[in-house]
Amino acid sequence: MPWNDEFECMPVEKLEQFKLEKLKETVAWVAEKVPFYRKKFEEAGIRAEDITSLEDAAKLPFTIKEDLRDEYPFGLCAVPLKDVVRVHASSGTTGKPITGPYTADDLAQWTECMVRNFYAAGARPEDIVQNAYGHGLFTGGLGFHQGATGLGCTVVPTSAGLTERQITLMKDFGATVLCCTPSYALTIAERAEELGTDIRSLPLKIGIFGAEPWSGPMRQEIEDRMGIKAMEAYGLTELGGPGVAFDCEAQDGLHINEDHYLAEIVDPQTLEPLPLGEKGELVFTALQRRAMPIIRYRTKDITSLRREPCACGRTFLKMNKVFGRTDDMLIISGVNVFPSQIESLLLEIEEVEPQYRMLIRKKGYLDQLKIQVEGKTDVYAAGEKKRFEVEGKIAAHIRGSMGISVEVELVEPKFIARSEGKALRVVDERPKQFR
Ligand code: DLL
Repeated sequence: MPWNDEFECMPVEKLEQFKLEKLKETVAWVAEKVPFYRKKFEEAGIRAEDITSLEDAAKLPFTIKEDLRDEYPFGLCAVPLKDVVRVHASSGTTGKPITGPYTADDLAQWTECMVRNFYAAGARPEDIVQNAYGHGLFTGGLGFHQGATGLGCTVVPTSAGLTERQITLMKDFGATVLCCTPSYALTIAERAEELGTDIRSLPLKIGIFGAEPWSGPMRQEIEDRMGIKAMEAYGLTELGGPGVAFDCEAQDGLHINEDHYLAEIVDPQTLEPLPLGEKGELVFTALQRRAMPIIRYRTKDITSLRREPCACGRTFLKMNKVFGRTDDMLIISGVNVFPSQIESLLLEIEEVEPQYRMLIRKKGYLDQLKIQVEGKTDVYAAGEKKRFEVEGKIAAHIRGSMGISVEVELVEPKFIARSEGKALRVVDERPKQFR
């Protein structure tokens, strides 16, 4: 059962009509309020009146991260600052941060989207929610806080870090829902095991994880180690944070909050729209936000979309698990490689822990990939011969599945830095001019 069945179960035709109205309103709104969009629409020769179907969205220009950086901090803001009640920001890994301003109405919509996420994950007002996403400029902490509060849960805003305290509070308060990145969930599970706490015997039953790519096998690993259902949240600062898409009890793709976000898939090279089912770059238009409604934002996330009846009753479009980001894609011997593919394969090897990183190096003109993965304590301790054997086994498994040769180094337990937020999986050691 959904939280808001009027929208979440709306017949598709009616939903599309609703989206079209909101798209027209938003395009007119930004054309009037934001010089950046006015200029771009003029250059593209498009006006709000020209949009008569959802397909017409393809005539609108794209917005990219660099546009947000160029317009930093408030150049894309469509309301006077006195109407902005909050600003979040994301630092990213390079360059200037990007900002996400909200009106009071935007915040209310965000809360609604997050309540839907919690409810679909199985949370109810009687739940005790431990929110271990970083609180602050990052949208994870406050976004989940609002959602859990909006649903009427008891919120414990632990923020990220201080892992031992997370475990103590989880036990003492009897948390039933944990919210954090999947890599931090793994860090918590591991520390609890070291401290002799069996999370599986605690009241914890649901995790709502997101903010970074994670593979299906990683979900399984976390479910097994914590004895919970690992549910998912997807979103990005540019669109207001988490709450863009979420999975339901079917755990079969993430429902996009379609009354708020228009999703498209485009070919990342040609930028041509791709039909449902085809894998490409996810592009979003925010349909109801007013402080910074973004038009055709290229997320760099790779996935595909599906429109199909779901066991949960929601009619919302589904996106498959994010496969990876275009900027995390490596080309090894001509093969496109995403960290999540390597992760899935590593999790099939019983001698290793799910802790790894990928180092990219240059050999001649070619990129080379070295994978460092932690051996299980007894495997690593068994000596060099055993380690060599496991390294060979992993390299053969990856070669057999993906057709690429990689160097594998079995590293000692705890070698890889543990994540409290977004895990760093790829270390680019190539000289700057080759990146
Ligand atoms: O990570 C918002 C968020 C917070 C989402 C908490 C879910 C939970 P940013 O820091 O702007 O915002 O990063 C956005 O993170 O473009 C994806 O590449 C990645 N990402 C977010 N959720 C998922 C997910 C938040 N479920 C970027 N699966 C996005 C894969 C995800 N990648």
